[in-house]
Amino acid sequence: MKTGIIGLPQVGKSSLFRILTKAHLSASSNPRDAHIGIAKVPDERLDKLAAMYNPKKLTHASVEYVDLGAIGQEALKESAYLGHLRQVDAICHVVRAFEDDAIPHVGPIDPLRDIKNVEFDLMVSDLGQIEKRMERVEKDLKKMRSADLEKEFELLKKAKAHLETERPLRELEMTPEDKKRFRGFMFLSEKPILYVLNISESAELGKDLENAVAKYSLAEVASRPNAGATAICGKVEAELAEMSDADAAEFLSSYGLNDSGLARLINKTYSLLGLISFLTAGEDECRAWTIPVNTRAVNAAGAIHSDLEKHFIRAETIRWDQLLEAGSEANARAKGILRLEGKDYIVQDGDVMHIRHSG
Ligand SMILES: Nc1nc2c(ncn2[C@@H]2O[C@H](COP(=O)(O)OP(=O)(O)OP(=O)(O)O)[C@@H](O)[C@H]2O)c(=O)[nH]1
Ligand SMILES: [Mg+2]
Repeated sequence: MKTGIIGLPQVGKSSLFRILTKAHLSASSNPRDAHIGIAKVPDERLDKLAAMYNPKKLTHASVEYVDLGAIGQEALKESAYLGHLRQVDAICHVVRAFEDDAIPHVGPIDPLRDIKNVEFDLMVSDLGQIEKRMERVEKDLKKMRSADLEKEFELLKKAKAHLETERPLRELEMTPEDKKRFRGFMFLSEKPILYVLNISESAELGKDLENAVAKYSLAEVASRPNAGATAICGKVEAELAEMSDADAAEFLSSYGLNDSGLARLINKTYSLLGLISFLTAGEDECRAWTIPVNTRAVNAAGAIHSDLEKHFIRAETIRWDQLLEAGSEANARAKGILRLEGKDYIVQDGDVMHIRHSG
C-alpha cells in the first residue's frame, strides 16, 4: 500500500516526506528508490503492551510514502509522473497555508482554491482517459457485440457524466463489480485523498493545528466520501525529527501539543487506506499487523504467515486494553475473557490474537 505525496510547487512536499520517513532511509539506498520511504505507524496500544511484556523486539506497522514532485497540468502529461501517480493507493495532497514571503506561491495563500485547482487537473486527466477508452470500446462494439464491453461502456458513460459535473470519481457510487471493472484504469480522482494543511508556526500551535481545517474552510471537502483533512506544521516537525524522545515531548508541550501532527497524519493515512491493525504480544516480540477492515480471522492469520492461514484452527482473541488490564494472557484466560474465535470472525482494530494452528 503506497501513498503518494502531491501538491503545487514549493508547498513543503519533500520536507514532509523527509520527516515522515527519515528514520528509515539509509544513506546507501538506491538513488532510484530515493523518493520512496517507509513511515512507522505510531501505536500507543502496542507501546503499552510492549511496556508490559518487555519483548526482545517491537515492530510497528508501516506505510509507504512516495514523493511525487510538483503537480500541474504539465506534470500530468508526463508519462513518468502519471505512471508513478497511478500506482499509488491513496494521495496526500500537501497544501500551503504557511506565510513566508521568501517562498513563492501562485497568488495569495488560499488552500481551498489550491485544492480545487489540483482536483480539477486530476479530473481532466481521468476524463481524457475515459473519452479515449469510450472511442475504442465503441469501435469494438461495432465490430462485434459483447455484453461485457457494453457494461463497460455504460459505466464509462456514467463516470464521464459524473466528472462533467466536476465531481471526482471517489464520490461516484459504484458496485463492487463496477469497481473491479475500473481497477485497471487506476483513475487519479478515484483515489482516497487526505488534504494536509502545512501551517505557520505560532505560539499556540496546538490550538492552531486543531482549528486549521475550519479556519481554511476545508470541513466540507474533508467530509466527502473517501476524503479527509489534517494539519501539520512542517517547520516544527522538522525540528522535532532531530530531537530525542524526551526533548521532543518537552518541545511539544511548550507549544501546547500532546502529540505531533505527524503521528496524526500517519494514522489518518492508514485509515484512509482502509487499514486496521491487529496485534500479537509476547516476550519475543510485540507486533502490529496490517489488514484491511472486515478481514476474517483466517485471512488475518495469513498476514503473519501463509502456513497459519492454511492450518488455522482458532484464534485466541482479546482486546488490547482488556489484556493490559488483566496483566497477562494467563490471567485473562483464568478470568474467561480470552475468546476463542473461528475462521469467520471479523477481526477488530486492536485485537490481540494468538493463532492456534495444526501445521
Ligand atoms: N516557512 C516555512 N517554510 C517551509 C515550510 N515547509 C517547507 N518550507 C520551505 O519551502 C521550500 C520548499 O520546500 P520543499 O519541501 O522542497 O517543497 P516541495 O513542495 O517539495 O517543492 P517542489 O518539489 O519544488 O515542488 C523550502 O525552502 C522549505 O524550507 C513551512 O512549514 N514553513
Ligand atoms: Mg519536492
